[in-house]
Amino acid sequence: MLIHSRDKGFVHPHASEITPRGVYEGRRDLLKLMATGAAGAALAGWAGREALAGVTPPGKLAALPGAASSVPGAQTMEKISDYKDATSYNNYYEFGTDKGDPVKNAHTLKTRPWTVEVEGLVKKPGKYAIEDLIKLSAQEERIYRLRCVEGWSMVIPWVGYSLAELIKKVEPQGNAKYVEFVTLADPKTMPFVGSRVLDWPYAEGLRMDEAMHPLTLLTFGMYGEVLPNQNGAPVRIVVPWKYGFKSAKSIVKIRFVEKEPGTAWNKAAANEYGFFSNVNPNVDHPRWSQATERRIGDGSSLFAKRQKTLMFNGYEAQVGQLYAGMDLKKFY
Ligand SMILES: Nc1nc2c(c(=O)[nH]1)N[C@H]1C(S)=C(S)[C@@H](COP(=O)(O)O)O[C@H]1N2
Ligand SMILES: [Mo]
Repeated sequence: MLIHSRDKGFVHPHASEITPRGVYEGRRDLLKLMATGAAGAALAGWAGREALAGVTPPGKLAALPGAASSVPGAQTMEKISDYKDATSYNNYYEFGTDKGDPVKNAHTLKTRPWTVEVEGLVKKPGKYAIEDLIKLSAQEERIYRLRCVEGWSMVIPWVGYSLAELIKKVEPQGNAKYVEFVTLADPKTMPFVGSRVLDWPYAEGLRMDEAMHPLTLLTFGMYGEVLPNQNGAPVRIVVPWKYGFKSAKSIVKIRFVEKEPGTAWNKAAANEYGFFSNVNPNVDHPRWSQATERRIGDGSSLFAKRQKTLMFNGYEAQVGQLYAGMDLKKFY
């Protein structure tokens, strides 16, 4: 992958402390409580009030609240990344290859009308208007680490529901072994789709058991609002135990197939990006180590302290079993 190129944090409360409408709602409530001096014990566990500002979205996008998820692994005590970092330091090559390009350029993305086609080896194929897809299951908030293959990471509160909910509805046939995600490639609205950096459309894929895993999130929002364009509006996938590039943005087709599908980065450089792309500190990228990561927001990029990268991005307890017996150096 081409290599181009802060935490005012708080400690995230336990899931049980979060109001059903989600963390920032909870945080807003807490701010109100603090203003009235009534927060009392509710403040225990929160590192500081200044911190709360960083994770509140500016409120320009439509609200999309999600109930705090009870799926194992969907909550964390780690500091949530600043909204500003999560929405201005992006990889979305259709809008440029610099981290600052998507936020500048993605305003041209037209997210309505939007249809997602479910096709291939399923008993109930169909076209879903985005409005219907959003309503297909209850929205949950999942706080996931996102680890980019480039060596940085963030902690983001996503809103969506398990992809498994959709998969169950469309009833895959017995020979459906993989799910392929095809994303929008519209040269009229995406300035870099004409470039030769990648083979467009950007596509990704998962093995069926990975796609069915409850942590795999069909994602419509973040920080309690619909996805900003630069983060993959109106619908993307988030697969928290894999490198960020598996989490395809602005999906238009979900295809059930028998053979392992080609993926954008694998086609671009097969020796560097395998199909699985599980976060693995023990398997170096051919050009750099994957043992550590820089948490965006933790100080200057030049002297930033790095933290150890965890196996499966810290989701080993939940997903390790999917890869039992596999040689992870071979299937990287
Ligand atoms: N369509 C599309 N999806 C994409 C990408 C892309 O260039 N195009 N970049 C990927 C990479 S490399 C990462 S790290 C994540 C970044 O997601 P974020 O900007 O929401 O943090 O999106 C992934 N999904
Ligand atoms: Mo990435």
